[in-house]
Amino acid sequence: MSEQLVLTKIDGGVGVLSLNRPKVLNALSNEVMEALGEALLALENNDDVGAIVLTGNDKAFAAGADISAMKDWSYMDVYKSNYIGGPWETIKNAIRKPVIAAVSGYALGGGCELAMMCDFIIAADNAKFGQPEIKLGTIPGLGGTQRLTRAIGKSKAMDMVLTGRMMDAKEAESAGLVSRVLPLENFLEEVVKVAQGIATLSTPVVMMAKQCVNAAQETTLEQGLQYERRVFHATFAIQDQKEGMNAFIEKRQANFRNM
Ligand code: CO8
Repeated sequence: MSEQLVLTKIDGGVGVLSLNRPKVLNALSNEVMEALGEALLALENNDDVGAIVLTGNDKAFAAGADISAMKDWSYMDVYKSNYIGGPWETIKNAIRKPVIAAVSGYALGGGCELAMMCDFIIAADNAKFGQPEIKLGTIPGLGGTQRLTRAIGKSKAMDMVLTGRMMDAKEAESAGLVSRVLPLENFLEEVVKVAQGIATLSTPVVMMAKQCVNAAQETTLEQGLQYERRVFHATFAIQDQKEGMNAFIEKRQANFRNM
């Protein structure tokens, strides 16, 4: 039986997905991306899951798209097959639960782009990020020139994309690409704890908050503020808002029931 390309584990309300091609540093093939899409959608539809963590292994989150699979493709091969990137914006938009990228080791090319598709990135202190496609005679094709620029600004994104250099975890944190850096020791456990904290909150409200932050990337400030206000109003139609505020007043732990 062939090995599973993406492993799923459910741990205290958190779906943990691990890319599983360690021999090639989790290089992303069509098959990996298809398996990942299916696994993500399964967690999205699982009521026992309130948050998702996507990870690799200590050496690599993912060292990019699979170069050996790509090297001989023609323009028409890439265009017609929608090679790895095609359905991804759709899948990303279908996942309304929060997805945290837990990056240890290399997150390069498509690996860095996949991490940036997640809602936020927590890095281990050995993480290395980069868009080295320029060194292969191509450019990022899964959002690297767009999401990296929005995350770290034009000057630094140009530096990364035009030189193909890597950025360590510390630089990635100070540039705003990652939200925090944790020691490699017990790294995944610590990220899962962060996700479990989110999973204990009201999942519908968490999804609304995620949607609002994402709207900030797509709209003008005025439209984004309007959108946020409407969604804020909508939280008052949710029982979990009553529970959260009553629990505060009664000095007890809130028991959110996702309704
Ligand atoms: N694809 C295929 N195989 C890979 C990849 C990759 N991206 N990265 C590593 N491997 C393989 C190596 O070939 C090697 O295999 P083998 O043992 O059979 O020789 C194995 O993984 C281990 O790698 P190394 O021996 O090279 O390990 P090192 O520790 O010496 O180096 C590095 C680690 C620095 C990460 C190095 O492997 C490297 O530079 N890898 C390539 C990184 C890269 O260029 N990534 C970008 C790829 S292009 C891309 O991602 C474009 C995405 C856009 C998609 C858009 C679609 C529409």
